[in-house]
Amino acid sequence: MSRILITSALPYVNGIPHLGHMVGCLLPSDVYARYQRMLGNEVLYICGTDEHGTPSEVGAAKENLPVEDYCTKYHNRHKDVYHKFNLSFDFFGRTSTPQNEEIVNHIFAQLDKNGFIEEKIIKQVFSIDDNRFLPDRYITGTCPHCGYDKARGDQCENCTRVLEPTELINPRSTISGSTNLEVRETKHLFLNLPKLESELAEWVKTKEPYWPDVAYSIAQKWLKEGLQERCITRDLKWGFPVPRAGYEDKVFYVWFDAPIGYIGISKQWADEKPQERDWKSWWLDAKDVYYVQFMGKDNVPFHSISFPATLLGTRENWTKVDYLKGMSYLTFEGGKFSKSEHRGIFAEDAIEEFPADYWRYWLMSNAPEASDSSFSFDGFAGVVNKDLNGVLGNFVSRVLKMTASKIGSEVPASGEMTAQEQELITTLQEKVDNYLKYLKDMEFRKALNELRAIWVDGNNYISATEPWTVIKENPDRAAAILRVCINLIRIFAILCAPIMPDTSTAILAKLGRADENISLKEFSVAKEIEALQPGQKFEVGEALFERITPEKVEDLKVKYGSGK
Ligand code: B3M
Ligand code: ZN
Repeated sequence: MSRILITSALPYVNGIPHLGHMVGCLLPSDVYARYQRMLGNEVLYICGTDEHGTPSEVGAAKENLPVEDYCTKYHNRHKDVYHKFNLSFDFFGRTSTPQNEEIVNHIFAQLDKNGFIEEKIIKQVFSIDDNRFLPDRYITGTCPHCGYDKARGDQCENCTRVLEPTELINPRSTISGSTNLEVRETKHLFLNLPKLESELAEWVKTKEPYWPDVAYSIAQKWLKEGLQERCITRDLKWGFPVPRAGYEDKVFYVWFDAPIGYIGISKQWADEKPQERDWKSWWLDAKDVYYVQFMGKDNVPFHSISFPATLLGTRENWTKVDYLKGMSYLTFEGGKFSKSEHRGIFAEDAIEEFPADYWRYWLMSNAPEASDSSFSFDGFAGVVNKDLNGVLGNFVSRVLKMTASKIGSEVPASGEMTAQEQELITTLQEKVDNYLKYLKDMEFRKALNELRAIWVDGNNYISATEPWTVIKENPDRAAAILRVCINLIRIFAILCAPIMPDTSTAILAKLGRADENISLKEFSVAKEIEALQPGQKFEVGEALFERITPEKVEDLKVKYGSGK
């Protein structure tokens, strides 16, 4: 058994999650965590809200709430909706906790002791109309590298380069829109990345055979350009205080404490049940832990460069990322999701419209891996109607109904398997092996293609064997075919569990196996095809999925802003 540590990038607490967030790291990490657990591995799967920084301050002021209450309110909203989407975190915590503060302070002290922290006087943008320094994200302007005109002060979304706010061309305040800005001098603490550069480069090099190309090349691009010292403090009130004289008005930069939050949240998790949970064994001197991180591609630099460098500089043996999955973006009907413009379907609404598995299946089938992908209601309804209703749902109800009406509501006993079934077993085993390999490699679109192909094989088998005709002349043969088909249903339920956990349970319940401890370890079709023994009762029950009508699609388009 291996120990697999999985983290999903921590969503900003002030952002209302939409489908793009769901598929940009949350769902893929959940599918992977479920897959690993079904292999029998020990998994620690951690996520939580990223709470510090200007956006929370600004959001709280808008709602007239103390910033702590504002964060709690939105933290709970995130937590609720992720629960409804069946995200199986071992713990969903927060970055603003005393546990995280303790680890942030510890790591800062180590970095300082080892000579990687430096103080510098810098010039920073002050907004006269807003009467405050404008940190990073609160300045918008044109990217000096690619010319994108909505680049933020911390990073250009278009070319992913990390920026200093003063580099922006034509800067303006994101808070008020004011261009009445001036540059003032102030002192800040910096993480001396250049000092860690060669060590970091060596570490990154060891990842070449393992990291996906996208992540590895982003890290290499950064190293090639040469690392800059990174400012880790900000002029804000909301954040962890900087434990140093003269820094009373400043806090740690949100990007300093957020990745450390993975560790802080693990400690928060452990503190809730101290006897049973041991966070340290996952994070310090953890030789047997394999660590996988999921994130949007714009987060790759922080996870492949700044965070590992931070951990290296402590001279302690913190667990660093072994595999890093960076996802591209999901667009909405070809454009951006926007809460303020009422464009796009947000997670809270999505889950009121359709069950979690409809979304999970569509999103993972269309995961933006190699390139961006686009959500449309037509496409969504097409996939739900065709794959889920037409292929999977139809097979399950057809087989169970036919068996119940022609033979009885239990797995039929008579008849033997023939060469036809042997052939089916061989083809399916090949596809199952591919499916599991793709899940292991986190190639989700390919995995889902394979899963769908497995369902199609089931449909093809029943069409080819025609048990409804055969039963008239050869009831034993028909019984054997239907017994195979019912076992296929159980196989489908097990295989789809990481993607569609509710559907998996619903199918198993029909087969009287609701509590079965299902596993993907050394999955053998030959063995599983005989798992349900003659006499096992089943229930036809309700249809697994409902068709989405064209009228409903039109309603959704109007409701969520894509009806032109
Ligand atoms: N909150 C950015 C984002 O949600 C940031 C990730 C932090 S991961 C430590 O895209
Ligand atoms: Zn740019």
